[in-house]
Amino acid sequence: QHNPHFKRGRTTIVHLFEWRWSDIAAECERFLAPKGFGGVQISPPNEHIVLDQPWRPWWQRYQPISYDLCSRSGSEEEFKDMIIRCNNVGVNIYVDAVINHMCGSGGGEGNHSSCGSWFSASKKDFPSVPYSAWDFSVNKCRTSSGDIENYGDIFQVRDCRLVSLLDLDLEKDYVRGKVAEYMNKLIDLGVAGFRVDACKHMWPGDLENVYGRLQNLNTTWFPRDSKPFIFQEVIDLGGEAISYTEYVHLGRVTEFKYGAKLGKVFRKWDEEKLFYTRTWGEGWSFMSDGNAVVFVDNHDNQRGHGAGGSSIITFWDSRLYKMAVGYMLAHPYGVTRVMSSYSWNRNFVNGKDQNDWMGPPSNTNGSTKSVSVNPDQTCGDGWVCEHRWRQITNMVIFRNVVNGQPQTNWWDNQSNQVAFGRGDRGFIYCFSTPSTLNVTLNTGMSGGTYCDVISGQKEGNNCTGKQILVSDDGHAHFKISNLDEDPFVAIHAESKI
Ligand code: QV4
Ligand code: CA
Repeated sequence: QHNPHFKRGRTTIVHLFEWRWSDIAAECERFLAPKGFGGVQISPPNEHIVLDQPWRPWWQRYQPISYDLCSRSGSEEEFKDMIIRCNNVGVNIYVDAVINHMCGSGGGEGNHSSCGSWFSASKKDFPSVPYSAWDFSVNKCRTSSGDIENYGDIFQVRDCRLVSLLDLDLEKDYVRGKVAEYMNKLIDLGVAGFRVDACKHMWPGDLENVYGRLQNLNTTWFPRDSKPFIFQEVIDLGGEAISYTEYVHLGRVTEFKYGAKLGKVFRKWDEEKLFYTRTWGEGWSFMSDGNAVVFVDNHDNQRGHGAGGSSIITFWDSRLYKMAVGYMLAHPYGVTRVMSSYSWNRNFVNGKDQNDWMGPPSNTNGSTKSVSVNPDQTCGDGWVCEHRWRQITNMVIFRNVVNGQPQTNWWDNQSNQVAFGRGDRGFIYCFSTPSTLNVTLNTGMSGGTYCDVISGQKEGNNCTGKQILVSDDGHAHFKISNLDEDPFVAIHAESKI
């Protein structure tokens, strides 16, 4: 379950947060497959609550009403079509599975749900699953509010309600069966695996039971006996009662230290310096390489939810962001995930964004807008599409080209300039300090002229960016200024001209 089942030597997942299924299908065909993306993490596809106060927040999708497949992203038909079209071009689909809970306890009663199913939060009645009051862990929770009040108490964290969300009792065979039935339906349709939401709030033993019920992947697109890829959301920045180590035997786990630390390094906070990343990975007390899913930011911490705090770098700091994502994609550690966001109207009052709830670009009736693509390949209508930024797309390709190669030829200036290679397949040089670099380094690559894939790219036999001349003994001269659009350079075997 640790294997993402990437096809054709691909390596990277993109989270198309809040995208419609029809847009994802088109994106697989027109962009993700040709650029070598391995898979897409999609927003939860199941039926969710629909809220007016605030108006259609993005987080309504983390409040399930049933496991029917109609959501803000589209209908079941559109969902099926997306899976087929993405699989047909070798791009995997990973579902965000919300299985710890249903909607909030204050969710009311009625048909305000994405497929129109009736439910009652107060009676804990969800007939479209069906779940009834017996299926929730109310009697196990010992706090007076019924909510998690103290993250130091592992029983509360697992058995009480996360921000009032009605907590499912996954110890029950019936609940385990319903959750597994939902996930198996998705496997049948052709998904490659799951991002499992809120795993810290579920007992590892319960998860083990649910995962044990899952079928192998659909053999129309995957080899026989392939188990679904599982990556579990557990926020562990160290020093908490619940540790990621309780989950790594079940599947991969999100490494939240990665983005928090990388943010500090590139922002130069806490006296961090880029050259300290010589031991990046396990050397920074991250989980072992084979267990980690890594990312610079996610849909929570890019807007102050979840964990990581203010050091997290997002598209709002675009220059820094490209460097951080570029570094991540060049470095061998972990399975990499790239964020693709929408923009919203941020409004900070006393350091808190009043609009952190705002949903995706929408029409007046609340339906999500389609993603439009501009002639220069960037997106419009409020969709940011970081994955289409040249520097990021080209580093996704870089990661595929160097896949399997060790980190080699490390160089640093004892401060904020570093460079390293990936065998003889690729080399990156980057700095995070206002300065100019003028240095000759051993790239480990074969002699020739390479096109820098950050300032441009190879197009036919031409290079639209800087050219890097590698001598026959592998050395190359790098001259970069902080005034350049991006203070980093990357070359790889397929950018040779
Ligand atoms: C509020 C109060 C409660 C109160 C309740 C009364 O906070 O104390 O009892 O009203 O009704 C939303 C609101 C939240 C509200 C809750 C229930 O933001 O204020 O409770 O709904 O109505 C997302 C959002 C949450 C949102 C949730 C459900 O981030 O704000 O809650 O969706 O809509 C921890 C966890 C980690 C989690 C992270 C955010 O360990 O697992 O917090 N991350 C995942 C997802 C995340 C999602 C959830 C889990 C829940 O990545 O996006 O939360 O599925 O660190
Ligand atoms: Ca729970």
